[in-house]
Amino acid sequence: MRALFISDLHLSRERPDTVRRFEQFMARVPAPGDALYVLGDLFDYWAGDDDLEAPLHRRVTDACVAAHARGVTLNWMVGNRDFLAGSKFAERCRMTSLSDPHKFDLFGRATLLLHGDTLCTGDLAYQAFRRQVRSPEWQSAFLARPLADRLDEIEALRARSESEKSVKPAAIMDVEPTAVDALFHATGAERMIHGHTHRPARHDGNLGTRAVVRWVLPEWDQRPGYLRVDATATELEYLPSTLQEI
Ligand code: LP5
Ligand code: MN
Repeated sequence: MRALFISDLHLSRERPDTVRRFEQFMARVPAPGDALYVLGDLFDYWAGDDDLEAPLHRRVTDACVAAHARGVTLNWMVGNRDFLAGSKFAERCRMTSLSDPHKFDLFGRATLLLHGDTLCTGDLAYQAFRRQVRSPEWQSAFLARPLADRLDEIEALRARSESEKSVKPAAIMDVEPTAVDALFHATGAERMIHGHTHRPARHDGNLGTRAVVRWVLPEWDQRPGYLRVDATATELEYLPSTLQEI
């Protein structure tokens, strides 16, 4: 059994090559008995589970169902772009939903999985926005609106986000080191795996006498790839040389 980790595929109609790559990945890479973990932003945006029948969404769910039928275990958490994907989506894809963060024992090492946006604590505008849209009240009001309205609103938000990002200092869009240390402390994890920042790397560190490692997964438009951990090699080597190209 191997554990495979991917995130930030940002699948959308505008990125047909990435959608094809995802289908190839799902058909060829995870073997029966493997566990796949999707750590958020599988989609560029998700307007609600009533949009499950869109052609792109059917392709993605079909690829997941086929992998599951071959004996691959599918685990998934939402990201900042597809946090409105809910239980209907998960059931359709045969995915088990994970909370963010999710702590578990991975081949003898306490491992923490998260999307990564919660570590960007210096991005105050984003964190305020996040608090608002993650509240159950906001979500039920938003999901009660017609699908076409929601898609229009999301389009406007994407444009605003891109324009704000273009003037935000790069440092605040990366993780805040003190937030990383605090989470390692609070959870007792030895290994952290996340995406979101699009800065793939392996970061080794020490907290007191404890060695810790933080893996950052790539964004698929820039560098399609996955992180693999198995029972014999419980840690991969430096990420850029070992990320498997698809
Ligand atoms: O994803 P990425 O890396 O490009 O950017 C994020 C932050 N941006 C976002 C927005 C998404 O990218 C686009 C929307 C996805 C669909 C969501 C669907 C449901 C919500 C619909 C709401 C209408 O998450 C970006 C961070 C960046 O990561 C790095 O961490 O900087 O944050 C922003 O740019 C957010 C702005 O700073 C603040 C935006 C405030 C908008 C308030 C008006 C919205 C009104 C409706 C909500 C109440
Ligand atoms: Mn993200």
